[in-house]
Amino acid sequence: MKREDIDQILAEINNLKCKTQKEVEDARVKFLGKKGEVTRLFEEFRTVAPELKREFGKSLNELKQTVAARIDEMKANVGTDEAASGPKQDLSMPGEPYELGSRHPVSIVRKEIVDIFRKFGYDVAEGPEIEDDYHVFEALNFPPNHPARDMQDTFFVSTGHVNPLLLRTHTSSVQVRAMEKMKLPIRVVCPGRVFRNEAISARAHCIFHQIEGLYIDEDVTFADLKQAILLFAREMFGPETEIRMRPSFFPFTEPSAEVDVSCNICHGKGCNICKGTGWLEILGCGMVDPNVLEASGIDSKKYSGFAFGMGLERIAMLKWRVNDLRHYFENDMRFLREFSTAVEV
Ligand code: 2U9
Repeated sequence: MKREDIDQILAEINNLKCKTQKEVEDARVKFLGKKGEVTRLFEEFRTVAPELKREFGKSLNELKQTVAARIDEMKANVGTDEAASGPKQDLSMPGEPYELGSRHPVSIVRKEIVDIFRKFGYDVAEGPEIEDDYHVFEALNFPPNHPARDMQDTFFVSTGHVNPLLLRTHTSSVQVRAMEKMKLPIRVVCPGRVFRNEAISARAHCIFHQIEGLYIDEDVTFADLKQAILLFAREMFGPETEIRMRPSFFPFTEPSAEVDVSCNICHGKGCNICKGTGWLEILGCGMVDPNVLEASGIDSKKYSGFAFGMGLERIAMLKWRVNDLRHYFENDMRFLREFSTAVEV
């Protein structure tokens, strides 16, 4: 071993400029690896004359420390191989586009119906989903033993007192609140989520959406109700649409009716959507029962009114011929994407 061997390695390591981590690692192997140059000098040290061992030993140790420090320094400061060889991605490419959401079919139908009634001069009102017995049943002329007031049909939040809290079973409670606080005449539609203790199936769900309407003024008659529903049906289902009314019963309206629209798929000829009848049921309605007006402090001798209600899922099912209610609640993207191009009016 010669003094020059040490000096040469020192010069080499001091002049070394690595550009990548791979080059740093190669240098480490070249100098400090098992067969590296510094390691080789340590092996040769055995053959050094005893009187030179002290001096060479010190120099060799210093060399090893210098080389190791230089390698560590480069390891810390040199960029990644990828950075040195340039980015693998083309940064001038346009970014990944955001996937745009779309409206839920129930929201599309709600907006369509709300917009029609706004055009007719109705206000829109909303109210709490957790309601009290008074606003859901009592004020709406439900007798104390009516089955809807039963735990079988209604989700109670609190029980055991005169006015328990419950999840509203219809949005009629919003109209009761409107009657309590709005000035007459009242024209209001109330869209919202309602809850009923039903077993879930293709035709029933424990949560669904309704929109209900209420018009109260002097001299409101059943003829006004019929005309309002006919105009709505023609706006919603097309100008050729006909309606028919069948007698029905609700605690809060008298007389009451269920309304069918002519099937705009087969135009009365009979198809599987209208089950061969030529008619599709869309809503229920009636003249507000005088008891309901009086309960909210409205003079039923001076004022009269009509009300109607419909299920939004049902209307959406008819519009898009969806045959299973559960699709509306599962948020399956394949179903929801079908409505991404649905036009909003
Ligand atoms: C007040 C007075 C009267 C709202 C009405 C209906 C008839 C009706 C159903 C249709 C299908 C509910 O979603 S559904 O299950 N609704 O048939 N609703 S009259 O009558 C009112 C509401 C509020 C103060």
